[in-house]
Amino acid sequence: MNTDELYIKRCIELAQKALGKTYPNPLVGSVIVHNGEIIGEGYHHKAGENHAEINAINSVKNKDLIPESTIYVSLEPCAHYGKTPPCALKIKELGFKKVVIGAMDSHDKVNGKGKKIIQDAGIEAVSGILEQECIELNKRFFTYHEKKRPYIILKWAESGDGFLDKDFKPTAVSNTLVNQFVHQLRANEHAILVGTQTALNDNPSLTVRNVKGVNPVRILIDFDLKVPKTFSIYNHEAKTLVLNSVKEGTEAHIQFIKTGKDNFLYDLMDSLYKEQIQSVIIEGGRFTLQQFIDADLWDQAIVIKNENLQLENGTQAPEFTHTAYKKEEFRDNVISFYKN
Ligand code: AOF
Ligand code: ZN
Repeated sequence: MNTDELYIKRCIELAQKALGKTYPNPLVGSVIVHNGEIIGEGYHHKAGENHAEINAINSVKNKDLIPESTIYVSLEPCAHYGKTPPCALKIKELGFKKVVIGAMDSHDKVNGKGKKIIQDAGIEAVSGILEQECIELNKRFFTYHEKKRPYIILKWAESGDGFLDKDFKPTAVSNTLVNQFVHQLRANEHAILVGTQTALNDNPSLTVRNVKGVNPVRILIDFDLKVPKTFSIYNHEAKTLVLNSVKEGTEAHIQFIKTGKDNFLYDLMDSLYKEQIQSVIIEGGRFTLQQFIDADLWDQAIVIKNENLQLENGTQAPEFTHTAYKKEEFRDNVISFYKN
């Protein structure tokens, strides 16, 4: 790794501290370097608050060093007046010596304009440093802006035979561990979705009680509104979107989205795009998961397996493993929750 890559790697590390907390904004980290020494660092914490570059600039003690410094940022500095003024203008105004960018920002409002402002001001700017890693960091943000739909993660638990096991019942020890792991997965994403059967069978609240984090927006697919309002998915802990074929409108923290049963996934994608939902984790059940697979609407699958580890003293310890697969890693038709 060369020095530019090392500093962008640090930007990525910083950015990741806010995973799950910046929606609908991206994860961004920034580092300011003077004569081979880091003199400032920052990352974007939350939508509406300072961008990464501004937090890095604010952390520099001796501002006189800035015109002799390079600012590293994992995403192209913004060029627009949004909730905050454009970072590219701030960089121009302070007269940095050089700007090093990880990935360009495909958001319509930026899309090369930030880099151009900087270059037009006579500041050297390079981009595409650890580009793949920076794109991966913001896979949710990029998928949302480029595909006009959220990044979709399928999640299920498997039994030994490789098929989804509805009766997956881990023992007490692994139960706590699995719960914590699942709550962390939820906290990382902007929204979480289940179908009618899962809501009725398991009565989940779909919140992140066992970890620190923001509760995702809950999405329930319930065409005939069979799930009673007293069920946990409707509690006040988070917002709930209900895709249904009965009514439209908002009632307190519940939003009803009316759709037909055919092609409802496309209506759902449109609604989620309008709501600026950047990612969604599908927690089942098997019928719902299969519908996303059949429509080819997914990006990643996370599979949890319940296993028993053989310990050295001969006893069995309950354990679980988890694997994340990118869609490209699956061959056609490899996933089916139904045995033929
Ligand atoms: C961030 N943090 O560190 C950078 C961003 O509404 P605003 O003003 O916060 O602008 C959000 C957009 O700014 C976002 O969609 C992205 O295109 C750009 N860059 N955003 O939240 C940052 N550098
Ligand atoms: Zn900005």
